[in-house]
Amino acid sequence: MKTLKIAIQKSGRLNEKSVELLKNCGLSFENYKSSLISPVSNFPLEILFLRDDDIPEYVQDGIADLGIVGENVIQETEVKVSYLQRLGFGKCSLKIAVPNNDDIQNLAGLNGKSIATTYPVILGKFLKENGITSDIRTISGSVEISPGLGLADAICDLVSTGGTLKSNGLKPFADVMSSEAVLIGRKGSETEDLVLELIQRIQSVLRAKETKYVVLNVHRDNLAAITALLPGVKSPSVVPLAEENWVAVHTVIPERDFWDRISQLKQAGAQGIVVMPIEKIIL
Ligand code: PRT
Ligand code: ZN
Repeated sequence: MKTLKIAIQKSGRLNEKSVELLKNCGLSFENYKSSLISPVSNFPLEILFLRDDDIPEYVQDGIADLGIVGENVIQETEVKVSYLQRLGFGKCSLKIAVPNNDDIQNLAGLNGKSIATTYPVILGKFLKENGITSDIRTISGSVEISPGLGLADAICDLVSTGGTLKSNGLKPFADVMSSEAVLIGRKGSETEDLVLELIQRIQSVLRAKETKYVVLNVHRDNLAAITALLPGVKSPSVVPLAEENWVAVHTVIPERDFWDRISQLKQAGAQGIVVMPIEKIIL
């Protein structure tokens, strides 16, 4: 039987969440910091631990069947791979930033200016699309210090909290792209049985993360009002309680409007509300 290979980041911002996702999919493997490859004992899969920059090419060239990497890295390396699933972590945006005292008004203000970045390909395309001619200075790291050192007028770098820009006296000026970790596959691999099985497992973990399992008690008189608030996976389960005319309602609630929903339920007569995390949702 074929063994799949999935490439994930060896260490860095995406490593922990990638390992956690695969473990939550029920995959059993050792995560030794020293090893470059780790076999999964209960699924025909090997995990390759790599620098994130190498992952898109490894997948494109078929050395790995799948990979988990930031969209920013995929776009910068310009590889041909299939996007199989957005993963919801490693979120950030690639932004152009200028010194706080720069009174630049619009993109045209970047004409003739120098911009330091580790993303020359993405930045180059963005400037071209907007008809701007700037001098792109490609550097390999610590981009945020270049304006202070007089190396560039502006920078183009990843931002998540914005703290790094702030502490270097810079302000975000334009959004170039937003990014998150994605599952990628070799072109055509998305139809293979093992790949499909893994995608389904990943989707069931992601769905579970977006929802909470809720159990609440309600008097039968209020049951219709409560069920109207609860679409559930299909419809809520209603279980009679020992106390006459009282029932327990079991359902799932989307995380994003969780608190609104809970207060609506309380107003509609829900009592003893218990909320639990969900491990997987298999449709
Ligand atoms: O060693 P390896 O080459 O594998 O890792 P790396 O050092 O190249 O990448 P790493 O681990 O820093 O980031 C991996 C991926 O995480 C990136 O490719 C992005 O897809 C994603 N990601 C999410 C980020 C950030 N958020 C982020 N904030 N990558 C980098 N940053 C950096 C940014 O470059 C800047 O220096 O964090 C700083 C800004 O952060 P804030 O919070 O101060 O705005
Ligand atoms: Zn890297």
